[in-house]
Amino acid sequence: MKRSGTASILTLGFALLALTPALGAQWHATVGAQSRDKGRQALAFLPNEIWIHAGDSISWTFNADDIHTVTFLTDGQVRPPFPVGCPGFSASGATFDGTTCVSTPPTVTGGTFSVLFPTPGNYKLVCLVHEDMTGTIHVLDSSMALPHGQSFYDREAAEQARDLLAAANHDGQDTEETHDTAFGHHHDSSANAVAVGIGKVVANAGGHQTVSIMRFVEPELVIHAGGAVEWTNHDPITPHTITFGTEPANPIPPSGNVTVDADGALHATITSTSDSAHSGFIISAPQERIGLPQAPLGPTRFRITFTAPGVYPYICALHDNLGMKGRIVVLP
Ligand SMILES: [Cu+2]
Repeated sequence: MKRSGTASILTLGFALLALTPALGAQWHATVGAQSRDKGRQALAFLPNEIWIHAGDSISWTFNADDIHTVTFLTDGQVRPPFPVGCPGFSASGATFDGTTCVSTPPTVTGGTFSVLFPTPGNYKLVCLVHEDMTGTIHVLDSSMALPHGQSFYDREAAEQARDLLAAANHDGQDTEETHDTAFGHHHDSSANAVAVGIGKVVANAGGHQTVSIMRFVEPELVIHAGGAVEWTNHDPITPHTITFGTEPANPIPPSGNVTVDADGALHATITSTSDSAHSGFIISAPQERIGLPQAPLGPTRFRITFTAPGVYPYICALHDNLGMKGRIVVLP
């Protein structure tokens, strides 16, 4: 019964479409927001909850230099890695009715993606790059009233972006620097420590939004030869790397000269300014979810012992395009 019903609705839909091609409304939303220096990134659909009519389309405009996807998985689909997509990627103008996955490739500022929703239902919107970046699209039958118009969503998008980016900056001012007191918590300030990013996840009825500071909080550190520096990731979701010298093609695993200390921290030794060392992904353990196997601890600390004086620049291989760089000055 359901199938024949769907078929007749589809037939009717096509007939109506042929008669009045511009039937569905076109809605607009944005993906991501960032500070002027790109260091603060709102990993969020803005807004992340929208009510539309069946037959309407939503066009998303990407607004950040950190990569995101607009992805609708099917219920029960195992979440694929972002380079894989659905698998594969959809062209703008795609249709989503809950039965076939739709996804953009990783996209940055200037990209747009439009999706048509022909069938009533409540659909989850995700970014394949950022787990805590989700939204909900409510597709109502055209006989039902919609709670909001486009101007409401424009206002909400602006407010959510402002709140997220302000949350990354304790006093809310648009300074071009970051502080380890962002979000009000102080980090252990033992001498040779670098906080790698800071983040915060917020929830609303539509889903999750995240703000991340894509910076080494202490971008320059001065130590003496023979000393070690420790990097720790303070972001609940975003991975970072600490990369000296040559950037590896695959940023996920550590370089071959990295060992594991007894407390689980990764450790490398650098003996000259021409050495390379790469931490691999430094990331907090994923959240636990009912029905999924317990996730193992992630490596959240990376240490390097420097044996020779010199200046050692390094980057986060994932976010150097956003300005995530630092250097260690090693004195004799
Ligand atoms: Cu990073």
